[in-house]
Amino acid sequence: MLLTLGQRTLDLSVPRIMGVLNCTPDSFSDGGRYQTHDAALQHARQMVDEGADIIDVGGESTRPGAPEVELAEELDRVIPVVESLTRELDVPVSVDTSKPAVMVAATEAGASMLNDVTALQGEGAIDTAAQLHQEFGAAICLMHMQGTPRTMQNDPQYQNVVAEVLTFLVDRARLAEASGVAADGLVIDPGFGFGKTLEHNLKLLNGVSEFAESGYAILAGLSRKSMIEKILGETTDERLVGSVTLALLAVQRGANIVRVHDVRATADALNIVRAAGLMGENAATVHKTPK
Ligand code: HH2
Repeated sequence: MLLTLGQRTLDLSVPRIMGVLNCTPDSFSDGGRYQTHDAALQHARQMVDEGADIIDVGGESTRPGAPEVELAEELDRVIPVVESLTRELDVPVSVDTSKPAVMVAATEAGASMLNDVTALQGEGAIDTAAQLHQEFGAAICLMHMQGTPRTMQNDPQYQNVVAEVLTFLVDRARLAEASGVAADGLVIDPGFGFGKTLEHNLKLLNGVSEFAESGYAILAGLSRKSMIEKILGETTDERLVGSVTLALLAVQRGANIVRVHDVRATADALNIVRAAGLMGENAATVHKTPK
């Protein structure tokens, strides 16, 4: 399976790593660390050296209870970083946003993937994304969330979480295709932690193989999420082992891209699984893990 992002193509027969670059003061695990331009660039370079295949730049936290960020503020946080990264790095840059105006500015600045945690349900979002796909070849990640970041963890309810989330995502993907987006530019994501209890998240993790059967590329974002703390009782800084374990389990169940904060640890773990032949015969390409 291939994913087309602008001029680039990613071969998804090997699992790919999306490195998280939060240019925010308040992201749940790394808020404030990469707010200056230099700190952001340096961290992105490091993640690429460690094996990141995509860098995902975000200017608005979506943690439970997070306040909304004004458009001008989000543009200020994200666009200069996207410009520098696309000039400097040899990997595609994604923008984590739900705002059509940020999608446009980021794509014009060189981003080649639009990662929307609201699956393009906002006003004008699907038309804007489809237009950017046609003009620049921008890939699109559609993520499931029940509710909004402000309210999503209050009392999430599902009859059958895997079936409902999958149906929603396939419907959104078909709508995107009907708007002119090619299937090889689409990625779907169950949205771990977005309006889900621990039980919902674990059912979704076990159900990743059902998502993979949809034929769309699958992204899984489990890194440092509170489900780890709910199982292990650890604090945010101690979620590395849990994050890497969850990434591996998602990949073994068919996730094509894992969105992670700890790139080297994830790449090392994926390489071990690959070397052991436990990822399938197609997963033979070596990830970079320079020491
Ligand atoms: N998770 C977060 C943000 N964006 N995008 C996708 N596609 N999938 C995810 O699981 C996902 C996402 C939350 O993580 P993070 O960016 O580290 O935190 P914050 O939203 O607080 O900035």
